[in-house]
This record gives sequence, structure tokens and C-alpha cells, in this order.
Amino acid sequence: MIPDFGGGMKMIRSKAMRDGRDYVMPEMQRSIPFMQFRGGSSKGLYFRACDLPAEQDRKDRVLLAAMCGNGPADRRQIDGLGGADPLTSKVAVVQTSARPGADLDYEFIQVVVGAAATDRTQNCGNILAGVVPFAIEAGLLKAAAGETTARVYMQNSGSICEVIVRTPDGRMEYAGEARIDGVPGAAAPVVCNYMDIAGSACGALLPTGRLIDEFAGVPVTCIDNGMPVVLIRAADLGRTGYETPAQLNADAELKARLEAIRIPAGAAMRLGDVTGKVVPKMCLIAPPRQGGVIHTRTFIPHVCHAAIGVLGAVSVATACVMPGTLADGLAQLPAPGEPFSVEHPEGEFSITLEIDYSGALPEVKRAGLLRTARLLSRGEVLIPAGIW
Ligand code: NQM
Repeated sequence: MIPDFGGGMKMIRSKAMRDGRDYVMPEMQRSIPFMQFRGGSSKGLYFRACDLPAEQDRKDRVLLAAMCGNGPADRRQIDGLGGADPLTSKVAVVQTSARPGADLDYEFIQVVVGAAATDRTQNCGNILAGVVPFAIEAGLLKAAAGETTARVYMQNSGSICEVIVRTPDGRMEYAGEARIDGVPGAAAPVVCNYMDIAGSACGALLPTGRLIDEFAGVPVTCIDNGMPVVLIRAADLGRTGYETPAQLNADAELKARLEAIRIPAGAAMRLGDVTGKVVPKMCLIAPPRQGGVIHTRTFIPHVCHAAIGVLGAVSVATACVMPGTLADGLAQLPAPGEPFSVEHPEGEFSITLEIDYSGALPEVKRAGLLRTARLLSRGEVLIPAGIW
């Protein structure tokens, strides 16, 4: 059963000794119903929009309190439910959609680790994998018998993803045989078909208007097919692209060079001053070595991803099909109809691209991929009442 999704105030009473006598110290906390899901290779808190304040500043204060606690920036997020890592410091806010052609609206919020700040510039395809299961569990969406298909409107990017989950007897099924790299074991498949995601945050697939740019003396390809990404050949920075994330995370010189590229690249990609933002992602590319299309190491943007983000991988795969990008020449394209396998530190990420070759440049009309998700916990998160 789902928890009581009513929310509300709770009086938590504690005893304190003062002047040798017992006093009851009232401390007001507010409870908010939530669920926690692993979505793909990320993890986050999922809320119904109706259980949060409608006004954005207040909503952000509430979410920061739930994730990080009630105080200044804390890398450990010790006073909240956040996982102290960019991949586990994520929030989904879901509601039934009033838009034609959509069943659910999904707002993604990245809680910036160590900054006590939220960022909505990017979307998240991993957390999206938990949205339909959450909507079914929380009573926002009625499951069909056997399989449920829902069209999710992604508020951050203004685009649609069609999601298909298994619902035998009209209930979410989590157990299954699907495996995705970066997640141990197997689970029921969550099929995600992204439509028309070009220019999700930047307004154009090639936001600088060019296939190759140069920033801080380094050639790059800036692309946004669902996620703003700056592609750089690892060799151009004196790296192989096969280093482990731990090695790259310890590489202060590389990180400084990436940031020196990222700031002007972000401005050229129409993202403004990206100093405190989580986009664009910085992706080192190298020739494939596991039978895939290309090999990657992605900084999101200051920590090297253990694998690769969903829409980050779609943007990289898209650059691979476009002649004249930095991936052109490195990428080994699959046979027609075969998936694009984007290699990453923990394995690979397969994407099926539907491509229209009729224009001057190939155009990706649809990106299909497989994720899994699992409900991990549900209940009430408590925040100091004064914050609401
Ligand atoms: O690219 C990490 C993740 C992500 C985002 C990141 C994601 C995506 O692994 O769609 O999934 O790039 O910040 O969850």
C-alpha cells in the first residue's frame, strides 16, 4: 500500500531537563509523502506535485531541506536524504498532465552537491525511468493489464518520452531479466522512446551553429540532443580516454583544462554563465575497444560519471552519425538497423536511433533505449515546518 499521501504537520515532543524540572519542548516538523526509486543508474526522491508548494522558491527550499537538511551547503548531505553524489542527489516531481498527447508531467531537479542549490537546466533520463512506476504506485496513473504505456512530458526540455513498463494484473512488476551496465543484477525492462529532443536546453542541436569549435586551444563539438554535451578527443588533452573514473577524478590538471573549455563553450551554447550550472557535460571520446561505436568518459561536469547519463549518451551517439563532428573518424558506425553501443567505464549503453537522412545533415527523429527501475522505499520525509 502507498503511504497516506495527505502530508501535514507533525508535533514531535522531546523532554529536556531545565532548572531540575521536566519541560516538554515542542518542535514542529512537516511531513511530506515521497517514494525513493532507483531509476536506471541513478537514484532519487519522487514527489507528487500536489504534495509540494506550487511556488518555485518555496518548493526549492522544501526540496533542499528534504535532500540536504536545514543549513548551509554540506557535501555529505548529512541532515537530509540525498546521497551526497550527483547521481543520487536527484528529485522528480510528477503530476497527471493536462497537455494534449501527454499522460504525465515530469519535472527533474538536480540538487547540486555541496552547493545547497537546485538546477533545472538539464533533464535526466535515468530518473525518468522511475516516473511511470512512481505514477502507478502513487495513484496518478492507472496501470493496464499486462503492459502500460505512458507518454511523459519532460518539463525541463519540453519534449516527450514514451515509456513502457510491465504491469501484470495491473500492478507494477520490478523483477525481470533486463540488465543494464552500471546496475547489479537484473530487473523488469523499462522501455524509453525519446521523441524530438534536439536542442533540449540550448534551443538547437548544434547550438554554436558549427560542427567543430575551438575553446582554450582545444577542438570540440558542442551538441544537444537531449543533453548539452561538449565532445573532446581524449588524445587532444594528452589522455587515452580509457583511464578509470578514479584516475580522472584525481587528475587536477585535466579538470582545470576541462573547466577552462566548459565556461566559454557553455556561453557559446547559449547557456549563459555556466560556472555554477551542471551543464554542459564534458565528454572525452576515444576509439571503441569493446565492439561498440565510441568510447567515453563523461564529466557531469566536475565529477567523472561512473557510466554515462542516458541523454548524454544519446547526444554522443547523435554526434557519431553526423559527418564533420569530432566523433567522425573515431566512431565505428553499426550496420543499418543495429543499435549504437556507447562504451563507458562500466560497460556500454545501447541506443536505437531512428534517423532521417533526407536533409543536409542526418536528423535523429527518435532514440529508443532500455532502462530498469525499482521502488526502494516510501514514506514521509520530515522537514522543519518553518521552511514550508
Ligand atoms: O543524461 C547524469 C545520470 C545523469 C543524467 C548526468 C542522465 C541523462 O546518469 O539523461 O541520466 O549527466 O548528470 O542520471
